[in-house]
Amino acid sequence: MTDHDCVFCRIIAGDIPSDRVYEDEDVIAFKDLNPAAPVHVLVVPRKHVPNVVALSAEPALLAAVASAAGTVAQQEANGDFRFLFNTGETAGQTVFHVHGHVLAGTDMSEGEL
Ligand code: D5M
Repeated sequence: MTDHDCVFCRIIAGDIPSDRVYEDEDVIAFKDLNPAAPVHVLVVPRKHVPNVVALSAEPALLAAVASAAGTVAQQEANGDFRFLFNTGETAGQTVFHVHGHVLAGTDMSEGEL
């Protein structure tokens, strides 16, 4: 399912350029346009699912997203990462095609990012 009004569906289709760092048959990952950490990559299922709660109805796809996040963190940083899903407008979600933010490449053990 593809939503032509969805910016991430358009990135997946190749209609909008992105800096892809990982892809497989179910998931793509590309650099965030406005990075909040030295490594800031969005991990996105190819299927248009609005948020992580809806994604939890598809456990295999949720697992594929989590696995891709681990691969990206190994590839782009030392393997440690923060994995964040903004869910709902007041939580800061601006793109309603589920995406996990992989944040890495800096010491996040103290304080808020
Ligand atoms: O995160 C949405 C994120 O998506 C936000 O950090 C900017 C990023 N974004 C938006 N458009 C693009 C394109 N075209 N390329 C790369 N990154 C993009 P949210 O959790 O919904 O606030």
